[in-house]
Amino acid sequence: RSIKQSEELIPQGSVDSTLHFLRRPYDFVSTVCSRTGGDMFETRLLLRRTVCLRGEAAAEMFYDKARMSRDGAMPEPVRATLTGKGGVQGLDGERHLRRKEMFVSLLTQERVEALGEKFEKMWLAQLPAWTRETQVIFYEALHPILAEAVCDWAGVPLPAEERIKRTRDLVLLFDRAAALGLGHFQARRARSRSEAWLARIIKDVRDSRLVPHAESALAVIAGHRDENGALLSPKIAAVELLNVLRPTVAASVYITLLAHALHSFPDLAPTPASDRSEMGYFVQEVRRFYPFFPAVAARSRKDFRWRNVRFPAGRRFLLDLHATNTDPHLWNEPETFNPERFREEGISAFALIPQGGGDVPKNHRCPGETVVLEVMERALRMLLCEMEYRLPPQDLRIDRSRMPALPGSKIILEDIRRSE
Ligand code: MYR
Repeated sequence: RSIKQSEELIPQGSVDSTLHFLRRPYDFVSTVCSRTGGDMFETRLLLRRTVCLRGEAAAEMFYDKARMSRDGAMPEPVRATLTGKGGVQGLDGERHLRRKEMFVSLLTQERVEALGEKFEKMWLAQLPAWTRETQVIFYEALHPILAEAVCDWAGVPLPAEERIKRTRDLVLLFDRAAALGLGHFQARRARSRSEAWLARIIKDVRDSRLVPHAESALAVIAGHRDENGALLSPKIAAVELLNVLRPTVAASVYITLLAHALHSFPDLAPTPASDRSEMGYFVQEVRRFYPFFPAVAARSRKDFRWRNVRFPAGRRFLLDLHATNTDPHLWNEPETFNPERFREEGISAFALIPQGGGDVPKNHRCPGETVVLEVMERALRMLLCEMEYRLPPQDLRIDRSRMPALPGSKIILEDIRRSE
């Protein structure tokens, strides 16, 4: 079935836009929208008819659970690497609410701060080694810090001899998921290895061979019961445990971009004397301004009409997160880095959506947003107050053809010293 009236109301993209999307994943939707002046259009991605959306109103429609389903909506290559299959991202209705409750229960303010403290401690423990290096590639140096901090926090044992390989696999899951060719297959293999590793650990907990702290992610996920009172299978429990470990390590992308922003916009950067809210505005502007997670997908569960367009059941929808964070109808001078914009209150839950929009407990917004804010704010304080460093000449251009986008040199630091 076709989208009735779509010929008049939704400008059509090219026959299949997969290559255009992959070439400029963070710009594809906004470029077409700017050209047509709208905030939605239909094209084909991986041969499937897909309605691409950006903006606050479109996001609100996208997060209407009566209209949209998540089951199988993300393309298979993303589910086979980044998110895994059978996890919270692809659930609907009661099952989703129950599973989401589990994540929310793990991430109380107290527990998020505890993770932040572990991250900071690991960073400070690593600092003396950095001062002895000629150069440190910041993005890569963050991975073991975040991986060890989150495994420790989550109750997941990480013996010294496994640290390098487990960290490498956690990174492959988000850093190579969207790579073409070999990189993508490395990410698929990393998922199989990581799920097997964590499924074994879940079984160890259930057989009492391992007794994690009652509040830890490992204990909560291993003991979680679904809406029918059943435990999750070890494989699904492993997928959900990875949904805690992987995105925390992926915060390395944002922390790298934070260092990029400090260097690129020194006049707008907070100082060691800045108060917490000013540090917070800077962090939020990094999350708004830089591209990170490109888009989320859903499928219409029934026919419906929106903005006088009739959409059939089963159509795929893609909400562009970065295009919404930089939508010119929503943000004043969206391409200007300006932390001051966050001084104003009242930014809606559908306007700043780097980790998805809407409500955390009731909808599909990422429950780990508070973790990302916590580690970014701590990283900002570390970079401003605890260490001195220099950026030598390097490639600081953000590679927007890469997912996740990063500066070419991944931020090289030199002459690192502990602040006096
Ligand atoms: C996470 O681990 O969940 C956050 C890390 C996100 C990295 C994003 C890069 C790859 C995403 C590909 C998605 C394509 C959507 C159409």
